[in-house]
Amino acid sequence: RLGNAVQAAMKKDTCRYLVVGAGVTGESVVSYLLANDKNIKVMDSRELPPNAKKISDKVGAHNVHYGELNQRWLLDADVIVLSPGVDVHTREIQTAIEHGIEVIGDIELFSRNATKPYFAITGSNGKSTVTTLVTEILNSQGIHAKAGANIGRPALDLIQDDSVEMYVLELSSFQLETCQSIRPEAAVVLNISEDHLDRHATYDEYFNIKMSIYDNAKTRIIPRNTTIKTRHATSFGLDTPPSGHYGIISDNEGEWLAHGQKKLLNTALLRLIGDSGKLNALAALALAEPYIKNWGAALEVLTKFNGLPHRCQLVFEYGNVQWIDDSKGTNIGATVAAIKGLERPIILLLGGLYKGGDLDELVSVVSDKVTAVIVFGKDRDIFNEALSGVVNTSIADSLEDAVLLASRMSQNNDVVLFSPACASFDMFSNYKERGIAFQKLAKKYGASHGG
Ligand code: UMA
Ligand code: ADP
Repeated sequence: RLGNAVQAAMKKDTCRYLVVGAGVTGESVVSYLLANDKNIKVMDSRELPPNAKKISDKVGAHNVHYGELNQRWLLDADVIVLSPGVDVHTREIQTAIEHGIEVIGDIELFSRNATKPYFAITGSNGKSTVTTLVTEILNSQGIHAKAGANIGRPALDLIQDDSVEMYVLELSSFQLETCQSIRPEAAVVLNISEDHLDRHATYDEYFNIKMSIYDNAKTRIIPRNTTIKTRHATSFGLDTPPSGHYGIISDNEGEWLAHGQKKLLNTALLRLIGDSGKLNALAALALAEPYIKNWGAALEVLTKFNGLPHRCQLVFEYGNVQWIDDSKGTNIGATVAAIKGLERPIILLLGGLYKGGDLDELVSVVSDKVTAVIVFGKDRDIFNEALSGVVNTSIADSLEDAVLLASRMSQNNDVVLFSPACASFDMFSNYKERGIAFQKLAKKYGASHGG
C-alpha cells in the first residue's frame, strides 16, 4: 500500500502534481485539479494517448510528455496521480516511490474530496451489473444517484456535478491498489476468482487488494459461504438466509428472493438469468437497504432490468438456436458462470488474451454442459490444449471463422455462447467492440445456417 503524506501537500499551492495516463481517468484528474488551481504536468508512455490533445490544450504543451515515462519528471513531482491502466510496479514508478514521492490513484483523490455519501462495489464479476442495479434502486427511491469509476465515467467527474446526491462506484483491483482513504456507506466484494494475474504478482495480492474495500466501510456486504469474510457483515447467497441476511427461499409458489424469512420477489419475475442474476439482485438489495423506503419501487427495478449489453445478452434466436453475446466474460469465472446459467446444449466460442485463471474449473463445467468448443485469438492453443481431451474442439483463424463454424455445427435447441474467458485486446480495442463484431457475424451466419 502507498504512503499518505499527500493530504498536507495538497493544501499547499506549491504542490506539483504529475498525472500519469492521458486516457479518460487522466483527463478527469486534470479537469478536477485545474478547477482547484493546481500545478499540473501530464505524461503517458504512449506516443498518442486517447486524450492527448484535449489534455495538452488544458495544461499547455510544455506540461505534457508523451511517448515514455520520464523519470526526471516523476522525481520532480510532489504527488503522482496514476491512472489504473499503469502498473504501480512499473520500474519508473517504483523508483519514484523509493524516493518518497506519494503515488495515488483518482479514487484516492475522490475519497479525500467527496462530500456526498458513496457506495463501493468490487469483485471479479458482476460489478457493472450490481453498480447499475444499486444506482437504479436508489433512483427509484427519489435519490439522485450516479454510477461511476470502472464502469466508465471517472469518479472525479461525478464529484463535479453538484446535483448528484450519492455516488455508486464500481472499483477494479487497479483502482483499489492506489487508494487507501475510501469510506463508503456500504461496500461489497461480490465474488473472487482468479483474474488480472498478468498484473498482480499472486492471487493473494489480488484478493487482499479487493478486501481492502471493507477497511473503513460503514456497512459491509459479503457473499455467504465463500472465502470473503469480514466483521459485522450482512451476507447474501443462494441458500436460505439467516435472519437479517439475504438469500433464496422456496415454497409451493416457487422460489423467492428473501430477507430473512420475508419473501421479497418471486425469482420468476427476475429478468437477469441464472444464479448470477439472483446473486447480483440480492447483493444490490443488501447494499441499498438502508436507503430503501419504498420496497415496491425497489423490487420493480429488478423486474424491469434486462441486464447490460454483452453480459449473457440474447442476440437473437433463429431456427430454435439461441445466440448469446457474453463478450464481457473476460475471465474464467465469468465464462463458468455463463455456462452454468444455461440449460440447453452449448457450443462455446472462446479465446483472446488469457489473463491466467483456473482452467480446471473451466474443464469441469465444459465436460458437463458443452457439446463443442471453438477457440480463436492469440491464446487459443492454451484453451485447445486444456479442453480437447474432454470435448470436441475446433481452432478458428478469425472470429468470423469461429462464428461460421458455430453456425454450421448448430442444431435445433442449441445455444451458441460467445463467452471468451479472455481480454479482447489481441484483436479489438475493448470487449464492446468484440461483442458488436460477434453480434454482426451471428446475424450474418446464424440466419443462413443452423436450426
Ligand atoms: N497506458 C499506457 N501507458 C500509459 C497509460 C496507459 O500504455 O502511460 C495503457 C494501459 O496499459 C491501458 C490503457 O492505456 O491498457 C488505458 O489505461 P488508462 O489508465 O488510461 O485507462 P482509462 O482510459 O483512464 O480507463 C480507466 C479504466 N481502464 C483500466 O483500468 C485499464 C476503465 O476501465 C475505466 O472505465 C476508466 O478508467 C474510468 O474509471 C476499463 C477496464 O478495462 C473498462 N477496466 C478493467 C476491467 O474492468 O477488467 C480493470
Ligand atoms: P464486471 O463489471 O465485474 O466485469 P459485469 O456485470 O460487467 O461484471 O459482468 C461481467 C461478466 O461476468 C459477464 O460475462 C457476466 O455474464 C458475468 N457475471 C455477471 N455477474 C456475475 C456473478 N455474480 N458471478 C459470476 N459471473 C457473473
